[in-house]
Amino acid sequence: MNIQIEEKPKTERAGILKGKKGVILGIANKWSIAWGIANSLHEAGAELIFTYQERVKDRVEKLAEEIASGQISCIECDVTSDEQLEKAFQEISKIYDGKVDFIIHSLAFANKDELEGRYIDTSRSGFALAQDISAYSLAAVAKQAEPLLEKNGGGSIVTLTYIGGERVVKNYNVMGVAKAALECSVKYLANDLGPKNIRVNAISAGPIKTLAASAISGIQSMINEIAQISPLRRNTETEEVGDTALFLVSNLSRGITGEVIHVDSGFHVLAAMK
Ligand code: 0WE
Repeated sequence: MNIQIEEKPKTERAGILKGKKGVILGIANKWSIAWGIANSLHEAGAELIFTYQERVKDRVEKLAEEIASGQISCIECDVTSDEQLEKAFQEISKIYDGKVDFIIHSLAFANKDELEGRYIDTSRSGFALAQDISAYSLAAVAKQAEPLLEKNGGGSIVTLTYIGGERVVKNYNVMGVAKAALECSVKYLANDLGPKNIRVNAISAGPIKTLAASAISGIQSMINEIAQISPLRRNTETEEVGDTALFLVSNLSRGITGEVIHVDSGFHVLAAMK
């Protein structure tokens, strides 16, 4: 008798990233998109290093233990500091013997009081802060990672964006302008690094109730509406984003660079309704 057993996603991912080494920036807690990505890439057999912001050190070290006890190094890296970025990548280079296959950039920040009301009220310093952490940091990280990816014979850089960088989403404001800069940076970086076989892409995820997002008033009703009207009639899960990151890091996506892939239940095809 031939019993058909449905393959679990875990076995689906097995071995795709075997022998690949990468760095994930932006894990803060178990709701982080970066944590969902870490789980997909780990299941696919990748070796991982996590970087963290000082205030979440203990939590990130605990998560690293949870996913692969004793196998994941955690390194402090505040992306607003050139000195910390340089130090972190020196350490990464030592651990990985000068070679890296991929970088996952999954971080953003804007002042909470500028994620409500009118965009026109954005302060000069709030604009600069959002751009620095949410957009410039990708270029700064790419610059540090370039020699390690090059020595490897190429690699893949993946960042996270949101449709608020393409169109007006109520309250997204200064973050939308930062995501527009980030998505355009993906294109310029793809052109700079393409000759070295380094690819640069973004995933535009639908809203997910991360800890950062739960600080936004009205986020839950937004999430509920998407489950009602998106083509797939459901919300985006971190696992779906993780598996797209897995594809973008793997050799399966070798012909793709400078691209933004929407992982949003198809929401981006809709025109305004209601
Ligand atoms: O990119 C994001 C979240 C970015 C974010 C969130 C916060 C909240 C807490 C950046 N900085 C902060 N700063 C804080 O102090 N998303 C795509 C999630 C998100 O954020 C929104 C959204 C969605 C969706 C803000 C307004 C409207 C919709």
